[in-house]
Amino acid sequence: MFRDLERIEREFEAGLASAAGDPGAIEAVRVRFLGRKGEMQALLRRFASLPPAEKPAAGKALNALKTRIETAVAEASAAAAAVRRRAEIAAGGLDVGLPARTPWRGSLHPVTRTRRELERIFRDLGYTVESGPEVEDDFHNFQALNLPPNHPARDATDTFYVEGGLLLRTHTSPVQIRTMQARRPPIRMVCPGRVYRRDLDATHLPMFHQLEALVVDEGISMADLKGTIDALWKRFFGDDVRIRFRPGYFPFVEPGCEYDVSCRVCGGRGCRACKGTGWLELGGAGMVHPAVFEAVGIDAERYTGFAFGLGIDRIAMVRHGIDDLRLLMENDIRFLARFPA
Ligand code: FA5
Repeated sequence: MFRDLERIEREFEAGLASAAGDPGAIEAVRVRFLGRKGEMQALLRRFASLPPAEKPAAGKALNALKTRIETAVAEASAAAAAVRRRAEIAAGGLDVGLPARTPWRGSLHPVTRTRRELERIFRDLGYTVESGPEVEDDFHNFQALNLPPNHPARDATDTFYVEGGLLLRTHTSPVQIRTMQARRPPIRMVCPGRVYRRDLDATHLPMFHQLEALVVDEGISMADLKGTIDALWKRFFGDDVRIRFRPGYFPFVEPGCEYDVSCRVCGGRGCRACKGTGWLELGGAGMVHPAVFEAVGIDAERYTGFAFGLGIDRIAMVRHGIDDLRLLMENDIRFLARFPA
């Protein structure tokens, strides 16, 4: 084995020396020594059948020679290319007037753009932007939101649990709880972020983005909630958008509702995107339940509040006319390039 290694090394040195400056000849040397049917591969096959005691030393020598050959070939190719370039320039064969290739221009992901646009609208309305952990505890994700252990509404989110009783948050609502624990009213905040559920189809992702708004102060009513939702979507989609509220159940609000906007694809006449109804469901909303105030130590006799949530990916889908949410997560550059900044 060692004699063969020495022989190969000698032959390689000689071969490379005579190929110097010729890219084709250098490539032939590379194939002869490093190729699939080359000298080094043949040695590697023999290495497998060596007695175990000889393997460590032989393996080391084999690897050292392989690395040496690879480095020498790379250096010789680079040197040959440089010589060729110099010769081309000297011969005047280089067309410096040739237009350069246009580089790819990056752009923000549609979900990021939608999130930033929503954040900007809320900042203009005087809201703070808050964030919280994606790995949550049961108290913040469920219990403080009036979802005690064994509450049937927990089933609505098929949850990813992790060790130590923790879970990947199923909504951004725990950030409401953390904000109310840290600050006293008046509170006016939004919390955008990633959330996780065991979902996967054209309109459901296992990881998606929500944004939730919370306002707590004296005298806040359902009229404030409706006015805020109306203002938000008019700024986002334009003044012609119509909003409708339907009764809905979420344990952390009372009364609770869901809200829809008139379909942006067909203008409300009915199409595939709105399943013929003329309306697109955007999210849930309601007045903060007194049990939630109790969990965070806010006096429910003095303060009232509203909260609403939305799915950012779904909004991006509506905004850009995308019919399958999964496209937003596959990050295929051909798809993303359709949304230049
Ligand atoms: C909630 O998560 C409530 N926390 C929202 C809320 C906040 C209600 C405050 C009341 C007061 P829901 O499970 O409906 O609600 O999710 C909100 C939005 O997230 C949905 O309207 C939808 O747009 C989006 N969404 C839900 N599941 C998925 C999913 N798997 N993939 C993409 N978007 C989803």
